Amino acid sequence: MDPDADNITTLSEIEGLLRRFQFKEVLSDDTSSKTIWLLGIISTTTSADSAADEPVVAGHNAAIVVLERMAFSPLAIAKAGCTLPTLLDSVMLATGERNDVYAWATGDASIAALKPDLRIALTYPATQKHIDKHRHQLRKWVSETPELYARITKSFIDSQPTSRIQWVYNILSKQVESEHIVFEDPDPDSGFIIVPDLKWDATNTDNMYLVAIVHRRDLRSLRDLTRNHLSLLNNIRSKAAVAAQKYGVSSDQLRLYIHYQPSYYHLHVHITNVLLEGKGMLAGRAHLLDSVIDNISNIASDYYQRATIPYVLGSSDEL
Ligand code: M7G
Repeated sequence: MDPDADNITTLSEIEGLLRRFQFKEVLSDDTSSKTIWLLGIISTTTSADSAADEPVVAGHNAAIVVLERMAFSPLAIAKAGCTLPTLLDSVMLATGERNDVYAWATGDASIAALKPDLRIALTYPATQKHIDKHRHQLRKWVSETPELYARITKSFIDSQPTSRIQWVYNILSKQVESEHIVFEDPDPDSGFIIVPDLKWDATNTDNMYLVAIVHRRDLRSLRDLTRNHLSLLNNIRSKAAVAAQKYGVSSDQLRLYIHYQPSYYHLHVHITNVLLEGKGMLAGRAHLLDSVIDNISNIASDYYQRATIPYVLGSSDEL
């Protein structure tokens, strides 16, 4: 299919779903990242009346919409033939205050160079796990010993349906996102695909966020890694630098890490610009790839099978 036609079909499909979204609840919001997570339904019934009373059913009609104000993109502004200072000429102020040398105001800069200014993500149908991930909930530390892993976590991971990582298989088989692949090493053991992460607009390189997804399907988490996987991990470390170079981000500006617990149990490495900060980098979740490689190669091959790993779990987390 022609990529433009493909894109138009995707856009009209997403628009169609967003028009049918019926808001039920704010799951959470974050003023620093200017993001809000909304829970609603995308009704399967055609009658507007019955849809209004329809309860949210996870895995069926539940939908999560994420609205995020996009960061300024000097590149997009320059492409539109403007500079940030000249944009100020067209700003319409709504409210304003002045005190001594200080002034502040709110305003609207509805100018083409700042568009699009909203990033929207939709998960539909959303499972209970998707909903819990974004809902404000009591969170507590867990210290996962090897014994606790063997008794509880491993069977939990084993019980995860492969449908949860269908999006990963779609990328690996190039059914989706193939036009966005930044780097691929096709080797079945030490190979992987690097694509822009869903959370990144692929424009502002200060927020650069890529994800390296390994081709092999037997590595579910950090707990599975041993010295046998060093060539894979070293390969990701060096090729992440090659991939980031395409966005003008050098190897010493990268933060590479693996989540434990991850949301998706298929080994992947997060590759971000060090300037990007957020919940995904918090201690107790992000394990730096450099340290993982160092622990396995210099301390013990079975480091991650013997380690007690602390992490934070939400009170309604399935695990
Ligand atoms: P994780 O550590 O399993 O969980 O990372 P997290 O989402 O709680 O961080 C999975 C990573 O894959 C995240 O950074 C997601 O934003 C990203 N991701 C998830 N999905 C469903 C997609 C997708 O369909 N495409 C791409 N490119 N990235 C995705």
